[in-house]
Amino acid sequence: MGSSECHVAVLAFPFATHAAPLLSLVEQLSAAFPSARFSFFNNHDSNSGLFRGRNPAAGKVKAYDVWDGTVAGEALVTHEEFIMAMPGNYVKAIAEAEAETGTKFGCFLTDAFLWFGGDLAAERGGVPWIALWTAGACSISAHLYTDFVRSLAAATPTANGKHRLDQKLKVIPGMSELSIGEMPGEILAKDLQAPFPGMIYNMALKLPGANAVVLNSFQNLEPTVTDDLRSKLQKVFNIGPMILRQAAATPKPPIISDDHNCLPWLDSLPPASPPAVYLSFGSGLTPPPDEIVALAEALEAKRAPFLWSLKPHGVKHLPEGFLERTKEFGKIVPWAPQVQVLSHPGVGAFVTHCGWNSTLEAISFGVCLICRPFYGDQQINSRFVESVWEIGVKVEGGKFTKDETLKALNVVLDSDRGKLLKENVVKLKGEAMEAVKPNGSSTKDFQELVHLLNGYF
Ligand code: U2F
Repeated sequence: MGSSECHVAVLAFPFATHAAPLLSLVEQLSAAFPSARFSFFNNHDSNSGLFRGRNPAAGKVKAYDVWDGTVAGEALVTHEEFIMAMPGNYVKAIAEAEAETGTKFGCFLTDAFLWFGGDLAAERGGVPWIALWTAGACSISAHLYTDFVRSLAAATPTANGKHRLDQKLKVIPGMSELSIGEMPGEILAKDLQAPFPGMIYNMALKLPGANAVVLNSFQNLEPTVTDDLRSKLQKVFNIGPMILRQAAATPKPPIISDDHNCLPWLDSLPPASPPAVYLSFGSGLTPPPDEIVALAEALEAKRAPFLWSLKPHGVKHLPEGFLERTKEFGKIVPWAPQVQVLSHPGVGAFVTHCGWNSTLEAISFGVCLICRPFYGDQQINSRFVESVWEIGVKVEGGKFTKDETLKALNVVLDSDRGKLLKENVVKLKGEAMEAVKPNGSSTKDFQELVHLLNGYF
């Protein structure tokens, strides 16, 4: 496909699990357009991690570092520094890459956060701008309704002057279970011009100008929300779960790095053992010390096998003697091969912050969730898990306490409700697998994306 060689500028957002799914999309597009070249603009740290020991898309991707927003030699402290350097840092790196190759970019593929992708595309004669939203349809939809949600919150003050955050968003298609208070903090931010909320708000304003928005989700997971999105954006391509689509497309399974022997440990659990609990809070989060203690106490009381991905700075808050007392049934590692862990038949529950990738991975492998959302889209994802898909529970009270965590573990692992949640998640897993089959909705959406790009490449 693609008669002439197209040079695509790929603009990644370097934090959390943003750049990896974008690189995965690049690899999928490269397979469809073997003559296309991709320049991957990202910060130095993220590029080093992503490209270390790898040659994505058989050498068709070249990584370019963009300026971090810091004084030379200083480490980046906050995302804000990086955001404040945008878009100038990308613009400079792009101009240098164009000067190096002597050609202008013929397409912009960006993380949706990078709202200026459309402006850069317009400056090059209206080449396409394709944006990847790395989370669910439910959260991007929420952002597109920012002005509405803010006006609703402002119009309903309570007696003490505070906004009524428990009001449900009944009029937004597919969002009737969500309350205003569960919206991402950026939507309700006092100052929409502050760096992070400003970036997200600009994104909501600019995305309708994108030629296409690509989602790592699948049609049957969020049908009403997605249909509404399709009415607001030029094109929506729902091409996930990417991990399942990639697995379906790659006959050779990837090499799994399991430095801490999580998989042999799961294999070694006796066949009669109760299902194991897997705990992880994504790429960067560690629960606060009191919640680590509460989690540990609940796990010790439950005595189900557990595998906990916890960074060393979290381990130091575990109760004294906990590791020794639980060594027969528990394992703590700084990083686990999560996809393989969740696909292990011995795992019965996933305690999570409900980042989108974690949520989708749990669905893809049919594991029920126990949700403790922290920020961003995580509240929305958790609400969908508990009340829309009914595949897990939120921890009551919004944070881990020993009693509420134990209660959630008992519901998921040992109750009739738990059985129903399991049935529901297995059904959704089936739908996810259907979506990535040759005639499935995600496969078709990916083919349509390729068809759209074929007109430009
Ligand atoms: C941000 O999400 P996070 O990166 O914090 O969390 P996830 O979206 O759940 O992604 C975590 C990924 O890291 C992997 C795991 C996921 O693919 O399989 N992982 C692992 O392999 N081993 C471990 O021990 C721990 C994690 C943000 F915080 C979220 O709110 C957003 O939804 C998300 C996407 O935009 O980005």
